[in-house]
Amino acid sequence: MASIRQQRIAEQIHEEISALLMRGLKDPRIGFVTITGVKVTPDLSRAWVYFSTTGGEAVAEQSLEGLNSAASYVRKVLGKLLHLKHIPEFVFKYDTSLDRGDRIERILSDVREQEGWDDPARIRGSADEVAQALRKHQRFLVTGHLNPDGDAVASVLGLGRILESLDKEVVLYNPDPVPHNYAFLPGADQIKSTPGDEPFDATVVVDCSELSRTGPLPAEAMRGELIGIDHHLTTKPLGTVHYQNPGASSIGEMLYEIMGQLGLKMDFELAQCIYTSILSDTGSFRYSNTSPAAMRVAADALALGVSPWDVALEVYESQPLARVRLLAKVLPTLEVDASGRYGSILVTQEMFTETGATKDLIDGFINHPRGIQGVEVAIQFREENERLYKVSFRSRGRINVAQIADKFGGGGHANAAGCSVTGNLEEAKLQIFSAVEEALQA
Ligand SMILES: [Mn+2]
Repeated sequence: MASIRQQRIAEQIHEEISALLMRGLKDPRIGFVTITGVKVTPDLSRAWVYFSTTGGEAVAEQSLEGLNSAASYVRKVLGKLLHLKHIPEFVFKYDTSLDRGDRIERILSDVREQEGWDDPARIRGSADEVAQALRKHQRFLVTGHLNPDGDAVASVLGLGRILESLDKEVVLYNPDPVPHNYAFLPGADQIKSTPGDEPFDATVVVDCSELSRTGPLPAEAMRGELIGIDHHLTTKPLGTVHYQNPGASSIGEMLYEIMGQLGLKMDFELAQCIYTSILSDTGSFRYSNTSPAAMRVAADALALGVSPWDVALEVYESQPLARVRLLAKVLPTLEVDASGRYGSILVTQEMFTETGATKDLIDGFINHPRGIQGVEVAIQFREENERLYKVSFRSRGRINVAQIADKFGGGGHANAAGCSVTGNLEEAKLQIFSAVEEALQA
């Protein structure tokens, strides 16, 4: 649900852009355009401006180009008129609801094109609802997904600190250990491997697209109200309170928004957690989820004294020797298909035994095949046993690998997804490679 402030700003933008168009924008590509609606993201960083036009598809396409190239000019003019601290980025969209003929196709191609991640229509619940639920209860269990990544560790710790500052009782829980490179985070040694037997008033699950991704939770009677905070695309509501924002870079960014609703400010420790959560999920501010909003939250963390180099030293520059030895065994397994468009690596149980490395140490290996010029999809096979392989996918951007993983019962993001396949290595490769080839041809 859009807040009143969001709606009011959307209305103002609607009015002002309409007025601007009446006066005329100079671009000859812009036809007779009517603004049909405006949607603004909750952090006001972006606004979608829907328009219709007379003259059919070709005119609409041309107008769209003209409008989008005028977007920064429009932003400047509106900046002066609207008296806002941050003027949203404008993205113009052809409103096909007036054009029934190709409406469905349009919607589908829009979803494909944008991955849907930054569409405000995909936001469920709100930071405010979570804030109210956090205020209401006293004793909390906080958990993220198994095999926790930087976001899952840092956001569980961050939420723990937020709750403690509200004088709540908190148990942080994950049966899997904290990866070595996130052990520096404040409170990392306080994450318990079991939830204990005392009942909770509420259980908060972060960064999980499904409840099955967490470790075993207390029985329903013991866990209290279930609260979900997630930023995946494929999430089904998993609690009575469920805030899902696929436009958020990370749970850390969502916690920052929730803190705003609670009237709390970050301290240094919390800033460390939130910065690390964003750093980790944006691949060090490289992936397409590195939004203006993510950067603003990170900037706030720096202002509180977080040192990007100190964090990078811990997260990226403190590799155990076993990890580098394992990588030395994995890289010779690199295969790239004849067309050069997909590549794979293999990690076997034997390699773990030989190097003494643990499975959490392979995080990031798959970026080696993805980093090859021309490769669009990178694949990593990790042997669980002789008949079971865990498969990870990374896309350079054009191919939606969540759709490939979905065919095998897995899921994830458009650019990073995973699944399992049964069969020996040859059979596993055959199945996965043919699905990838199919996706590349589509
Ligand atoms: Mn995440």
